[in-house]
Amino acid sequence: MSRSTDDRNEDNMILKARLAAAKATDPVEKFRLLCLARGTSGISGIGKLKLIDAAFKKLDKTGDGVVTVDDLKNVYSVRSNPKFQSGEQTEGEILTKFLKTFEENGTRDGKVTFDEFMDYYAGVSSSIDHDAHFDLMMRNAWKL
Ligand SMILES: [Ca+2]
Repeated sequence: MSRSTDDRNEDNMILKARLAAAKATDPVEKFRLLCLARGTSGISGIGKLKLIDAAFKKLDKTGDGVVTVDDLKNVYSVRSNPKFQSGEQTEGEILTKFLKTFEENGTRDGKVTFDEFMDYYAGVSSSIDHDAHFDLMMRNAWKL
């Protein structure tokens, strides 16, 4: 079965949005394009972006603009992690794995940039119907 023209048009739109997002310098515009690339309307409010920004700043303890294992140490305890307890994984390995969840479309180097973080949440946002739910989820997850 061949794919419909609609599907191809959508692929094209997603690709275009992704390319434009990579070039966009304004964070609001970048986030709008990233949402569009995820197949959502892209009319996501600036409120969401503010929450994403607040969460990122909270994570970036060293304030150097990237979130790394160093930022997470002393913030997230891995002591209750079963793989840490069994000696299967070190603290660094567990935290690096955690960071990789934010780098799914980016560079998987254990350094989460704001762009990668924003892209991750554009994806999360596309699976949450109501802005209020996104708001609540972010506040709970990051204690904002
Ligand atoms: Ca940092």
